[in-house]
Order: sequence, then structure tokens, then C-alpha cells
Amino acid sequence: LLDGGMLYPRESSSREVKELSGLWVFRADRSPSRKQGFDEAWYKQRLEETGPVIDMPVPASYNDITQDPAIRDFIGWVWYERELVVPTHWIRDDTIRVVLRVGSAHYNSIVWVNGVSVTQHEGGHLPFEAEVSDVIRKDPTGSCRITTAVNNTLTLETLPPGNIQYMNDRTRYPDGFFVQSIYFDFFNYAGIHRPVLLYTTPKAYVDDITVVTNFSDNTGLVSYIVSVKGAVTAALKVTLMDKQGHCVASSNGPFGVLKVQDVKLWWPYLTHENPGYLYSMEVGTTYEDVYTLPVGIRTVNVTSTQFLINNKPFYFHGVNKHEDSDIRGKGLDWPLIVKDFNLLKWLGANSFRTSHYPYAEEILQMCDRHGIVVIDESPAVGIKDIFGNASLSHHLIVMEELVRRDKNHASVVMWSVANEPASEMPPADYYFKTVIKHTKDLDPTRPVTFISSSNFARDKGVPYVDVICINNYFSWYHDPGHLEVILIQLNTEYENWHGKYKKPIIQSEYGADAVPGVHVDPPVMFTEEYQKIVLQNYHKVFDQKRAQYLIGELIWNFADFMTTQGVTRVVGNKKGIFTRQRQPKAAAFVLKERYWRLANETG
Ligand code: BDP
Repeated sequence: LLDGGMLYPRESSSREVKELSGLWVFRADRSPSRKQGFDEAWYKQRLEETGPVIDMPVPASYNDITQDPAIRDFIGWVWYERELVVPTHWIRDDTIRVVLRVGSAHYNSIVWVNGVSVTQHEGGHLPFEAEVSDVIRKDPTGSCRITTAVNNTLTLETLPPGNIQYMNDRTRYPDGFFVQSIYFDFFNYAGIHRPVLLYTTPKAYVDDITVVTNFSDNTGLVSYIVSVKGAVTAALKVTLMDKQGHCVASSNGPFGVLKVQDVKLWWPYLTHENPGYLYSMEVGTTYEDVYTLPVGIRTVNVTSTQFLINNKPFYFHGVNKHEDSDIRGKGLDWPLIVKDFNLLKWLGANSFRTSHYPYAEEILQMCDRHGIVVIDESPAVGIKDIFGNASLSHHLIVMEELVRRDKNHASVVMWSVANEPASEMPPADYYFKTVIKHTKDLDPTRPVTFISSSNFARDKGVPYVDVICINNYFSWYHDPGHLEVILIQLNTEYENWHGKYKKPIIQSEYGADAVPGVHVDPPVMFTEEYQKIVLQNYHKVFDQKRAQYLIGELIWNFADFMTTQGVTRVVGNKKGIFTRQRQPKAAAFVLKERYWRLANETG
């Protein structure tokens, strides 16, 4: 198991945060060996002294920032560097612990501070950090040069998996080139995607907090465990405050249960007049570290036909998203985040799935505050035929990193360990049994699923899930143009799955591409009309099954998004109900009307 916690860095009376967003210098290592940077140890001196550099914003994917196609499609190591001077007291006061944290960088990263290697990380969607106090104190001026090498290559052992090939037939490819095969349908954006921070804590510090919430009548129960590092023992005080800052419960010691009278539960958006209610749990140590964690009090349970939040049936009417937009690719972008939440609310959506990788923590914090319910998905998209030991053990570590990061979010109600794996293959049985059990051991409080697109009779992973999540594209990938098949095919699909497993079902994807502004009637594929009717036909079946065991519907996709180039994609995937620029297509209005109606019916 992983050592230590990964609390989101927050300022407090004992902690400072210095965000390093902005301009960094950048170079892609285009040498034939692709490892000139390591051979020449570029990290040892300023990056601009080892060759030409360009400006690169952080956070952002580097792919769409320049006019150079070779950078958009680059495969290999890119180098980023940022110089700063840290505050003097960070250098002089050795009771301060300085940590460097990368929110995420895709995919493999190595980080140096002042030429000294401080950390490495494998995986493109989860944070990593390292204490750098000693390294930065070696330079009394406080000068700090942060160098990061990031490699986007995906192999059979990465999550998501991929395969890399070199096209070296010089009779056909005069320059030769690498091809990164991927088994997923979105552009493999790369770079430093989330903020890089330096933050401080005292030497003895709150390293991790785990909360589990419950309630009985109108008393809320918050069980907590706090781990402190850097001290043999540390007395702890834990205080829970309401929104007005009034203390509603308190306790001492590293674990306990806080009892909250007249509890205000955390409710999803549109199910309650006051959704997303958060308390603040302030943890203070005698060594004067203070960390405040937002806490929503709610429960999650699954029956054979229902998904219960606070013991009330919850129906997911929501979307699948991507972290994707023009220019910044997958880089965290506050205007985009806030716009997307405004669109979700406009639509009447109460939930989304983080298809197909863990999203930024800043997004989950918004979900907590607005009551948007989340199915939190791992980056295991497109596991096709590689249920080997190396990938399984990496998958288990990724689930540990994901649960460690997201376990305290009230909005996260279910883990999805994978999207559309080859779950019909015999090794899938052991594989999913193991990954799902491991995830449940890490977090016994949330249901676990994966998203299946395989046949009910042959799928080997679904026996282990709590909720069946299925993707299908009737009248699109199957029987293209035949809108009339949806009713019977979808109905049969549900009867088969529920008949076999007696578990609730979420339609975790359905949809059709529509090129915005293209209209044909009678509808044909790729028009706004066709997309609308696909949705409406699915909705007819949803409405029949909703009363029985269908517990949710998530449209594919919230917005158009970029993909690799190929003959089925017209500058990206166009199954968005919004364009990539977040303008509505006709289908958005169909969904808006439906979601508001569902909100009124299901409450
Ligand atoms: C599903 C995938 C999703 C794709 C979608 C599509 O889960 O990532 O984008 O198909 O083809 O199978 O539009």
C-alpha cells in the first residue's frame, strides 16, 4: 500500500501555498535517440543554456499551443523549467517543511530541483509530491530551479495502455515516424496538466485524514482518522464547523466520531433546496499544524433495483465529460470549469462520470459544493488484451492513488475501475475480481463498478460489480441509420442484464455524432436531427425501465472533444450535446427539458 496521504494543499495559519502557474520554458527532445536530455543531463544547468527553448504555459497541454505540427503530435520526452526565489523564511527556518506538488503531468514524469532529482511518477491523472526542504536550503539565496521531464508514451503496461511503433520503411516514410497506437477515443494530450505548487507545513504535520459519514435520525456521524507525521505523538484537536463558522462538534485524538445534532445532510443538486452542504473539519495539532477539510455528511447504498443517497432513491440524470477544450487541451482552466458547471445546472444534470480518467481535484471540489454527483473513473480505458500481471499490479496502485486522493469527497458516490475493457476474455474474471476487491478493501463505503460494452452472457467482470454500467450505440455503430431498432434492442439488453444479475443498471453511455449546423430531414447520421431522435428513442426505453431497475442515464458526451485523426472523426468526436466551444446543439434542448422534468418527478 502507498505510504502517506495526498491531502489537497490548502493555506492555513500554519501552511503557505505558492502556485507556479504561468509561463515555463520548454523544449521537446527531438533527437533521434529521444534521450539527448538525459545523455547531456539538461537538468544540471538552466534549460535555456542547453539549447533553444520556447514559452509554454502551465497548466496546459503543450500540443495545441504552437503552430508546429511536430509539437502537436510529439511522442517522447519534453522538458519544462521554471525558476523562482522562495521566501527567505523557508530557507532560514528549519522547522518549515517545503513540499513540491504536481497536480498531474501526462504521463511519466521526472522532477529535479536545482539539478537534484526529487521525484518521479508514472501516470497522467493523479498528483505526486516530494519534500524539497533540504534541496532548496542548499542555496541560501533561495533560488529554486524546477525542471520536469514528461513523456507521453503509452505502452502495454501503462494506464491507459497503448503501443508504440516506429515506421522506418524509408521507401514509404522518408523521415520515419513513431506511431502511438491507443485503444481509446480521445486525443492523447500531454504536458503539465494541473498546477504545480510549492507548499509548506510544520515539521510535524497532518499527513492524511479519512472521514466516513453516516446519520441516524437527525444526528450526523463523522468518523475520522488523522495521521500525523514528523512527531512520535501529537495531541490533536478536531473541530467541525457549520457554514456560519459555528462549532457543531469536536473531539481529541487521532480517531473518533463527531456527532452533529440537527445535521444538514449533503444532498445532490435538484433533490433538495440546499444541495451540496459542507461542514468544515479543522484538524489542529499541538505542533501547530492546521488543516481544514470540507466534509459533506451523506450515505450511499445500493439495492438490487435502486441507488440510495441518504436512504432516498437517486436517479442519475447526467453526462459523461472530458477534460478537453480548444488551445489548452487537458490543462486545468478555471473559466472552462465554471462555464461547464453553469451548463450542467442549465441542463438540469445532477451527475457525471469522470470518463475516462480522474479529473482535477478542483473539479471534484466544485461537485461537492454544488451537489453534482460523481462516478469517479480510473484511467483504465481500453484494456484490450493485456490482462497480465504487470498491468494488474499497476492498476492496483492506480486505484490506491485514486482512492487516497478522492476518498473524502461527498460528491464521489461510486468508483469505476475501467471503461470498456475486453471483459469477455477469460483472464478478465480474475483481473476484475482482484481490482474490484482491492478497491473495496481500500474503501468499503462506496459501490464499485466498471463500464462494460460486452455481451451479458459472456462478460466476466460484471459478476463483481455493485451496479451494472453499460454502453451501447444502437443505430450508430450497429445498424447505422436504423433509428427504429433502438426500442427493441435496448429493451432486450436491459432484460438480459437485469434478468441475469438482479443488479441495478446505469446506461453509462449512449449517443450519436452531430456536426453542428448540419440539418437533414428525414434525419440522417451526423445531423442534429439524427442525434435528437437517437436520444428520444433511448429515452422511451429509459422511461419504461426507470420504474424498475434503471437507476441512471449519462449521455455521451457533454461536449465535442478532440481525438486522434482518423476516418470516423471529423476534427474530433462530435457526440457532444454542446460543441467544443460549449454552445448547444439541438439535442441539448431535448436533454434539458427531460432532465428538468426528471428532477421534478424524482425530486
Ligand atoms: C465508447 C467509448 C467512448 C467513445 C465512444 C464513441 O467509451 O470513449 O468516445 O464510444 O465512439 O465506446 O463515441
